[in-house]
Amino acid sequence: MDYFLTEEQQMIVDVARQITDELIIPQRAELDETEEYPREILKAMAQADLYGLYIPEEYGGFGGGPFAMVLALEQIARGCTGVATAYAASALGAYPILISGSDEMKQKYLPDIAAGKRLAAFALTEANAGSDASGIQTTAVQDGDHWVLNGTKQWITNAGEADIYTVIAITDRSKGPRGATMFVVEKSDPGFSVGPKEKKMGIRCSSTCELIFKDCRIPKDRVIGRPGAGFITVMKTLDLSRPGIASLGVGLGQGALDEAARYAKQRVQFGKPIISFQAVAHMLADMAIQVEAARALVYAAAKHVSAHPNNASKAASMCKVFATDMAMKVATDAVQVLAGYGFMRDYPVEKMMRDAKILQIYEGTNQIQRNVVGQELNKEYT
Ligand code: COS
Repeated sequence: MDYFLTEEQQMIVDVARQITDELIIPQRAELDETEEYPREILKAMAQADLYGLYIPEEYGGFGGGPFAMVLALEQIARGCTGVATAYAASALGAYPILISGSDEMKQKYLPDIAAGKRLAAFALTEANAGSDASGIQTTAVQDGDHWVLNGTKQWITNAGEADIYTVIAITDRSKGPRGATMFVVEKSDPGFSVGPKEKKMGIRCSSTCELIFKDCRIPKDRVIGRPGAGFITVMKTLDLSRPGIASLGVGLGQGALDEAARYAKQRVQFGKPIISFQAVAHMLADMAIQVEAARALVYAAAKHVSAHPNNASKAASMCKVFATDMAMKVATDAVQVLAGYGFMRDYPVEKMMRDAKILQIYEGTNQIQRNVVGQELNKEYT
C-alpha cells in the first residue's frame, strides 16, 4: 500500500532496503551460526547516515524522530532481526539523554551517537526487575563530586559493544519509583565491567550480556535530568522506542511472507504450484493482511508518539503488541508453508521463527503492554 511518504522518508526506506538486500541478507545465516556481532554491517549503516535518523539536527542528526527509525528498522528486520536489534539498541540507549539530558550532555554525547562513532545501550533490567521495572536493586550513592554505582544489570543489548550506557539506579529507596535516577556510564569508567555473552534462541548476532558495577565511580555531571526522575525517563524512553520494536515485527513478518509466497509459487505438488491450493493461498492471504494491518498501525502510532511524547503509552503499547504477535504468527505460518524445508536451516524461515519470539518479550512483554493499554482505557472511560 502507498503510505504517501515524503521524498526524504522514501530515501530512508531506499537506503535501508539497499543495505539489507546487499549486505544483510547474504550474511544473515552465517551471523546466526557464528553469533558474531555485525560490526562491518553497522559501520556501513553509519556511513549511510542511518544512526542519526531520530536525533534532532542541532545534535548532528536527521531530525526524523521515531517515525524515521520505524521506516529504517522495518527494512533491516526484513533481512535480519539480530542486526536490526543491534542497531535499534543504540537509539534505546540514546533516548534517555534526548528526553531528559541537559543541553550540555546532549552536545557531549548525541553527535557521536548520530554519526555511529559511539554506540549506546540502555540498562534497566536486572535479575529481579523485569516486568516489575521499579524493582531494581542497583544503587548509586553520592560521594563528593562523584556518584558510586553498585549492582548488576542483566540481558543488556549491545553490552560490551557500546561505549555509552544509560543506567538506572536507586538513589533513595524510601521514595519508591521516585527514588530512582538515570546516569551515563562510559565503557572506560573504573569499576564497570561486562559479563560473558549470553547464548540465545534467536537474534544471535546481537550482543546480550550482564553489566557489572563494582564501586563504579562517575562524575556528578553524568546524572541524566535530575535525581529522582529516572523511572519517568525510563517509561518515556520505552514509549518512544516500542514503535521501533513493533516495526521489527512488521519487517520480520514481511520477510517471512516474501519467503513463503515465493516458495509457494515454485513448489509443485499434485502437479501444481502449491499457491494454487486454496488452503495455502488463504494462509498467505491472512499473512499479507496481518502484515499490512500491523504496518498501518505502527506508522500511525510512530507519528502519534512523535507528536505527543507525553501521551504516547497507549499507542506505543498497542502497536508493539499487535505487530509482534503478528510476527510470531506469520513466521510460524511461513515455516508451515515451507513445511519440511521450512524446518531446515537451509531456508531462512526457521531463523525468522526463532527471532520472532523475542519481539513478544523484550522492551516489555506483550502481557505488560496489554496492562498499559488496559490502564489507559481505565482512565479514559468513566
Ligand atoms: N510516562 C511518564 N510517566 C509514567 C509512564 C509514562 N509512560 N508510565 C508510568 N509513569 C509514572 C506513573 O505515573 C507513576 O508516577 P507516580 O509515582 O507519580 O504515580 C510512576 O511512573 C510509576 O508508574 P506505575 O505505578 O504505573 O509503575 P509500575 O511499577 O506499576 O509499573 C509497568 C508499570 C508495569 C508498566 C512498567 O513497570 C513496565 O513498563 N514494565 C516493563 C518494563 C520493560 O519494558 N522492561 C524491558 C526493559 S528494556 S528490554
